[in-house]
Amino acid sequence: MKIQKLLKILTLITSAIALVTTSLWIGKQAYSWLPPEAAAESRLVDDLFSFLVTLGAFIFLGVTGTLMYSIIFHRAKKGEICDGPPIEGNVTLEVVWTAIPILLVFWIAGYSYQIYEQMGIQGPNHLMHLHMPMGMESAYAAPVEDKGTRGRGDAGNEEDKGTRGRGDAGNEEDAGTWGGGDTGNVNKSFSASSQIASNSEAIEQIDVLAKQWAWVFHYPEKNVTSTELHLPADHRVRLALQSADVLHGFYVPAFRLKQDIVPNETINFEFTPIRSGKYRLTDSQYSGTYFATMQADVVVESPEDYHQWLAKAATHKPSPASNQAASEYAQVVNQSFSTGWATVAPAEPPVVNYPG
Ligand SMILES: [Cu+2]
Repeated sequence: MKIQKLLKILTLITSAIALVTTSLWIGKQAYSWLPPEAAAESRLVDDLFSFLVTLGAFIFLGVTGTLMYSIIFHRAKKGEICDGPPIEGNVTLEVVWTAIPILLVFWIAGYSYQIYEQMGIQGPNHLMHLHMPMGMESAYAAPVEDKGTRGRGDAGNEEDKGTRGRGDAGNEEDAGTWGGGDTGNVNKSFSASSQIASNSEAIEQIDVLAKQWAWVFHYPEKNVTSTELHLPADHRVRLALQSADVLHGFYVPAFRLKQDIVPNETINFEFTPIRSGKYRLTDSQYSGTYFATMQADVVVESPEDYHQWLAKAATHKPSPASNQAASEYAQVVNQSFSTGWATVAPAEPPVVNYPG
């Protein structure tokens, strides 16, 4: 009898160890299920993904394993039709199985938030935290001049702390590129672009315009436009995302980054590409009939190649880029029969220095 109990405990311990080991192994595999990590942010997101896969594997294998064990070893004997023992109510067990998921949810939420802060992508945080009506933006833009008087003292400002403070603290890369004076006020960086330029030369500024159905990239440095997004590797990039018409979404799977682009808003979006190569930018928000054609190449290259490309593109005269949405729309317009359905006409194909 005693030996049997010992055997049971041993089996339980062995299965638990096997379960943990297998889950950890599956979690490690999760890294290879995704596209190459082309941005510094990718690693953070993949860590989170691996963590979730590990947890999921543990729960899935734990539940199905217990189920299989019960089915195989505790099935009713042939011809046995009586009910099982009437087991009912166990407060300890109920507390445990309620507490564990709650703790897990808090853990996942905390970890996810931490990663979002570490990425320091900015995004629409000026919209989320300040709750300021659009008309009042100028009131915030005004204090840009008195930077000297405010300076680092800004850190003490409660409201400011909420908007940037923590995000900056978590991001090593950010701390280097943002001047100390900028730590406090998020609006400064959004309201005065000249301020940004003087403050953070290390950040590469690129304007992104999304329209039905094309991407246009503008490089203020050389006043170059392109339908292909070129980025310098190992360099912090800040995209100013704008939409000319409807909601679009900036999504590069290799960067693990996704950001909605909202009409009438400029959303600053920061990240650091780290791996040279060609990737794909797709629209992640359904934006109309030819939405699926709204894709562009993203070229990450060495800063030297990047600047060479910029300089070369600057010498090109702007020319209309080929646009799949426009050509597909032309086919519909030219066909002999009418479907009777109105279709939104694509925006003018972009005219750019570098049509790709
Ligand atoms: Cu779109």
